[in-house]
Amino acid sequence: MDVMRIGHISIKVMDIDAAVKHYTKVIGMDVTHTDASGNVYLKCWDEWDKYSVILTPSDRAGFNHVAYKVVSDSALDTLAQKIRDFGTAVEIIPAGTLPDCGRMIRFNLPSGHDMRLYAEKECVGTGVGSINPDPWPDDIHGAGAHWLDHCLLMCEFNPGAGINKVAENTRFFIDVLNFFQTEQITVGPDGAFQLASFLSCSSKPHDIAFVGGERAGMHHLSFFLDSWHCILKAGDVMAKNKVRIDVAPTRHGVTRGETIYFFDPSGNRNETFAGLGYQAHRDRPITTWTEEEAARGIFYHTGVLAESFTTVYT
Ligand code: M3P
Ligand code: FE
Repeated sequence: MDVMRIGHISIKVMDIDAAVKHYTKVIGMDVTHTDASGNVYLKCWDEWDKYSVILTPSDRAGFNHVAYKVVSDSALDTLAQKIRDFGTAVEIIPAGTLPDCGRMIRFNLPSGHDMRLYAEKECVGTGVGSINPDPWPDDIHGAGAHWLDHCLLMCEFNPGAGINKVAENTRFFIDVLNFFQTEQITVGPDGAFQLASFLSCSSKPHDIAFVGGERAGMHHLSFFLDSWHCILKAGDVMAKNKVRIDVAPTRHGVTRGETIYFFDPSGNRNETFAGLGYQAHRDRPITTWTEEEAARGIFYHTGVLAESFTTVYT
């Protein structure tokens, strides 16, 4: 149980000013740091560590890396050994390479994604502090997202050619990082192929998810909101700011989450996600969505999946 939660995600954006405006004014984050290379670091009001999103100026959109926070510095050594034993190379990145962040271990997932683990990041406190806190801060803005909740990474999936990086990542997360699987979508004869996988390291229905596609990439980063009403209000904020909405407010069958999918100005997909759905326990049976009901697993009300949902990603 060494890995606690998603710590931050680093993504590429094309117009840094437009991106900062989106993640502050629409999502409701605050800028906490800007470095000499022009990277911008942001946090949500209900997070206590200094940043959870890093925006890096680039000529395209997309994923740089995702970092999860572990319980202690010594856990990094234990995990580095387990990752090496799995046959994956591990690089040690010294403290301070990312601002106000302790040393990180870096490795590639079976899907190729750059993942990091770290134990320390400057604690700057939440927007309401830790002493007799109010339930929410006065300067809440935009959708007022509480925290970066999870990310969903697209993984190469070509079972005809014997390639399923969703299944390989799932094994890695269970066997090496000690996550447990909550839900899956299976396809093919007798559901032989895992097309999607939802994994937890906490009591949330998922802390990371993988879906199969043509190539590796990032499907979305997701921000937590309290309730269905907050999702509706987030939709209002998006409309006010002319945000491109991908999927209007609805419910997932998978995780029971309430959701909106939309794009940042560079085309990175975001999600606002509410409802903890259920408490995830390590001894739960894995929920399986079959090929016939997969679309209902993703969008429970309509049971209809726009093709662009699984083909458009950064
Ligand atoms: C979620 C979630 C897909 C399923 C997505 C589910 C892309 O994003 O937060 O539960 O198949
Ligand atoms: Fe999601």
